[in-house]
Amino acid sequence: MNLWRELVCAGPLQKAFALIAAAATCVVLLMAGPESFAEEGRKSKRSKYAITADKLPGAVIKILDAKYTGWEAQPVDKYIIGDMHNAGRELYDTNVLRADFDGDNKNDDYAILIRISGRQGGKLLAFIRNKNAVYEEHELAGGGGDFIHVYPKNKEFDYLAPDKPGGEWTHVARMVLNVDAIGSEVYERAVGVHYYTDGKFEAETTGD
Ligand SMILES: [Ca+2]
Repeated sequence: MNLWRELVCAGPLQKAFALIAAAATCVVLLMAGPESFAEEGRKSKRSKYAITADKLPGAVIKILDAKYTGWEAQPVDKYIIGDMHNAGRELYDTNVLRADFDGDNKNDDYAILIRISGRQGGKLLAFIRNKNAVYEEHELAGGGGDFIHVYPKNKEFDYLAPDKPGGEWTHVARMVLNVDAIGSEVYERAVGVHYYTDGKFEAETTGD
């Protein structure tokens, strides 16, 4: 569960509700037992933004094959997937995204966290389909963490940042963007927000 984050982000009233909700969830889980717990887990659905690597356009796969021999989408850790299930969280289990990262109202852009020949420490890449229907590749700073997800455009979201460089992760920043943004998460530790503006990606992070 991502309770720690909710608590830090929330105001006093929301904190109270979050605590009640968390307590209620724990009670329900205790009452339900392992079998129901698993059933609950299956209700978590893959996000509409998450696709599998074989659904990438041929042109994107061609770029990947040419530059990153032996690439594959970095698998998401089973523990993290289980946690997302149990939290009822929208599921991002593929490390491949399709969304509208350049804000032209077409869901024709892609992001992928790759690893090469099984090595850890992948690259986070985005492919923006430009006006000439050509995919422009961008390597995003800071790598990809454990998994990537989408912050949908025009929807306010909070993310945590240090209160000062190297400081405590207690500062809550609030954003609304007019493009879909890429979140790269080091699970339960840090989230990077990557968004496309003026022809390139900017990042609000985090770092580690
Ligand atoms: Ca687009």
